[in-house]
Amino acid sequence: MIDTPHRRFNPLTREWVLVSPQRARRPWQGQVEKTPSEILPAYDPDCYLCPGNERAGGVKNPPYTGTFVFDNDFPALLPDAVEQNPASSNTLLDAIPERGLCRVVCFSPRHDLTLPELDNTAIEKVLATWTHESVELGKKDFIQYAQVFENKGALMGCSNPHPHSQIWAQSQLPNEIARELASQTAYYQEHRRTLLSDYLAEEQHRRERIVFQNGSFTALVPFWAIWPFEILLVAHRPAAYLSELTSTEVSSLAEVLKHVTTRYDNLFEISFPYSMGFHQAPSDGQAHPEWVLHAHFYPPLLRSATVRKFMVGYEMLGMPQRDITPESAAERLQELPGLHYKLRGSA
Ligand code: H2U
Ligand code: ZN
Repeated sequence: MIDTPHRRFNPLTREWVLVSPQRARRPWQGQVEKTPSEILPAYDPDCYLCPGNERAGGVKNPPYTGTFVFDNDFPALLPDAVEQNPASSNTLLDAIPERGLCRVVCFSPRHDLTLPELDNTAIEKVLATWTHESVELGKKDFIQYAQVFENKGALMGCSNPHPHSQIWAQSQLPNEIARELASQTAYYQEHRRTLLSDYLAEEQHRRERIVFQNGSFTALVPFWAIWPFEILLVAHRPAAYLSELTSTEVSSLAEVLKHVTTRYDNLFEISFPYSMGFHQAPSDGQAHPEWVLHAHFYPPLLRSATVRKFMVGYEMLGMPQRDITPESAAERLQELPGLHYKLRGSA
């Protein structure tokens, strides 16, 4: 791999990232600072997501025992049709209505567990819930896309440690999806093969950036990663939706999710913050032979529990840039145990 400054192309978003390997050939330079995560109770009477508790809007949660879904009390999108304003006479001041629904998905009644601390069966239940909600939201005539995502950790703006994720479903494609749809469609039209399957075959051949894989899914640090320990999780066959997965594939996906998130926690021995989400094909009633189901993990940490990467200065004004190479990040994540860890300050 080139060890002088170079650009790498992201074929999904068609954007470039600047890589400066000479600034940090090794990801580790010095002590890893540990800040043990807070010890949490299994039930917190003040938590708005715990079973039986009252939420901010006054609604009481049921005494749920598995996953629990509710409509976000402070949704970013509203389902009601609004009257279209007359078209603006100035195209530089363009605005169009957006309709949608926002849901919150709790992973577990336990306030003190995170995704990697759930067993595979419980992770499969989370997957089943995401799948069911995506399908139901996607069936609504005004919904084109259902975005499943998790913000984990205060560093990512997560408001509550109770394990939960969100789904925002909306009437038009979000920017990232529109970009990924355009590039996957163009690639499929040209080659009659799916972009991500071809990319995955190349990664499996080179074996430089793979973190973990099983029979149905591979987790790797993409060639074009922007965040230091970014991971792309790719389905081995071109399924476009979570709902297309067989029960064997769902178990494989649960296993990969557990491995990825456990390795993350083991990296700096803290509950590792990230934003993650699934990219399924649009719920537009069309066939999507170009689309390969995948998930992105975007973690902000760089060198320790307290040293994060900032997307500032050059990144805001120029383009994304990274120092440690995706290859060294993948190597580091590969070496870590994927099933056991020390956490929350326990010995
Ligand atoms: P985050 O922690 O990822 O921000 O998600 C929490 C969501 O939960 C957030 O979108 C919603 C917030 O609007 N919420 C409720 O719907 N009800 C509440 O009582 C508090 C928070
Ligand atoms: Zn709670």
